[in-house]
Amino acid sequence: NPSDCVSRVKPPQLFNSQNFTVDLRMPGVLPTKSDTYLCMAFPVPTSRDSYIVDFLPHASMDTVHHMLLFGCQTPVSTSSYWDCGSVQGTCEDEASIMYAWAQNAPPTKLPNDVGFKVGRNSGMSFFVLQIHYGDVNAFRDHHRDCSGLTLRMTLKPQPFIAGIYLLMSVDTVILPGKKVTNADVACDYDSYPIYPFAFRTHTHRLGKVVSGYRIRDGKWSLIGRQSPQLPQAFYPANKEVTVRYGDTMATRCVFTGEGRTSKTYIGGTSNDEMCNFYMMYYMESKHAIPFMSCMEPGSKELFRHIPAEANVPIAV
Ligand code: IYT
Ligand code: CU
Ligand code: CU
Repeated sequence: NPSDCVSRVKPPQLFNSQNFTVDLRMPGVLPTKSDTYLCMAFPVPTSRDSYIVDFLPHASMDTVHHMLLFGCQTPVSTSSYWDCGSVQGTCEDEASIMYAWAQNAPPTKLPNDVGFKVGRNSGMSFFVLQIHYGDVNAFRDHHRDCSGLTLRMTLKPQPFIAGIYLLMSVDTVILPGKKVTNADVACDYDSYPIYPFAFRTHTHRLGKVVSGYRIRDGKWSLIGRQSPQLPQAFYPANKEVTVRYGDTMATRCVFTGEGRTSKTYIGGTSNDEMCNFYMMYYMESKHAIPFMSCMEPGSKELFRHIPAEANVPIAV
């Protein structure tokens, strides 16, 4: 019954003068084919600066393959939900990812005293929830789905803000049949200190392993390494590795062109590829840079020194 589902969507709940929760739920949807991506936008309920301090997922394991939460200024739509399966159908402007839930992976918690800063003044007026519905057979009984997330939020300024550093390749070409192609990305880091605590890797079918490093004085330190064929959640990062002015950030994605009969390029469809390393960090609030990215191809000379582990596929 669709109304069951809708009635579970609560308006923002106020607990005291500072703390509240926001429910982000699908409005009782019934996907009709497998691998449907649905998105829904929700206005941030206050214009004041506020902080997300915790995420509580509500997802049916048998239907939801993954859920992503983005923040942005201009969602593709603001009325009900829409199909966001094709190329980047979430926001008109730049979307920044804040949370990922994936089947069989433990969701990452924000550390104490850390929050994602949102609110109309922080350039983050909307939440966009994306849900990938995998196997549609679970909908044969025509039940409606209202999976989603509850955000625990506060108006209380947090000592640290959370942010995302995205390293991505924009120019990789994978030749058909070629056993190994590396996508290397690197940038000098020239901002205030950041403390990585989680990372997420993303490729499509051809990705074998994605690794992210900090390079300091020529020494490579691993921040995180994962198979993009495992659930694409945020996994705990190596907490000893912090990043400061003068360091270099570097990522390698290892692809195989085996099984392809034509060149594979970076792009939005499942026949294309992507090479992404997302690093979630916290930073002192007074600096508050919530999003950084790196799209520069790494030099051959620099990547001569990458640790051998970066080339070792992870069995799935
Ligand atoms: C070309 C590419 O690699 N796209 C990635 C990274 C990306 C994410 C966001 C690029 C932009 C963004 O605003 I957020 I411009 C990409 O689309 N990655 C997908 C999701 O769309 C987030 C992924 O699952 O990581
Ligand atoms: Cu998925
Ligand atoms: Cu992709």
